[in-house]
Amino acid sequence: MKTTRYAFARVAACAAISIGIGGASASAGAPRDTVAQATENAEKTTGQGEGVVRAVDADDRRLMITHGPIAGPLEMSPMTMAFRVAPGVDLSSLSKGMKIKFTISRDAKGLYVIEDVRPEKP
Ligand SMILES: [Cu+2]
Repeated sequence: MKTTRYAFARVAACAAISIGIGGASASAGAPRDTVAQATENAEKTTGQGEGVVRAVDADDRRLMITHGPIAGPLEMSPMTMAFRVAPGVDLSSLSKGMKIKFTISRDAKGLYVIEDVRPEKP
């Protein structure tokens, strides 16, 4: 576990950037619960990505992924970063080095969340 946590810390910058972008509006007005609820009920903005699993943190439900470019409203250039993982996603079948396709959304705080993971068939 120590190795995993160290690895997550190294890419914290990417997550911090998304906190900064989304955090401004979250702290501006409505209580957090209300903001989260509204986002959940609205149509979710999602994006499709492909990448390689670098680390699986099942306890914190986070995935470290080196991903390629992500197109659309959640556009990102290629990078290695940690994603939070939605409650419905099964992490038990994922392991380091696995090639995956995944779907992401952004939550009310502006953080990226993995909504779905599909391991690529060899
Ligand atoms: Cu990224």
